[in-house]
Amino acid sequence: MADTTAPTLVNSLQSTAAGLGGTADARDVLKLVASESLAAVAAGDSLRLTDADGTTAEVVNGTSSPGNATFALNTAAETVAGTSYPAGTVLTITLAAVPSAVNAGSVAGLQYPATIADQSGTTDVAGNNLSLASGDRSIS
Ligand SMILES: [Ca+2]
Ligand SMILES: [Ca+2]
Repeated sequence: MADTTAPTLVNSLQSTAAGLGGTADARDVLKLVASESLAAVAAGDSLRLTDADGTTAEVVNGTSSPGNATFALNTAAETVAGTSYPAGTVLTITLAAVPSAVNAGSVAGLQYPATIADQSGTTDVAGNNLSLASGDRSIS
């Protein structure tokens, strides 16, 4: 039977805070745990994030413009916040630069907690897009 169920996020958090502690910038590391195995990452996969003051910014997988981060899927079981998750379900995003602002907001920069508002390119192995209609969309 074909898998038509969209993956959701069961946990989203910041695992490493680099640079400014409350602001998204280079070398911050984010972990997004999916409800099922995800398909391989690709250059251009992106997340659109918002914060409380109205900043909207994009994190894009890739080392050349518009890329500003590295996305990686775990290849073995990985423990996040005390729970072990199987291979292919933990997406680690390491920021290489300040996320690209789409809308500046009233306070410059993307502050935590940031909410995942939209995404492109992240699917399960059957190609169902990651759903942000439910699940843990808040990164703090
Ligand atoms: Ca930071
Ligand atoms: Ca802001």
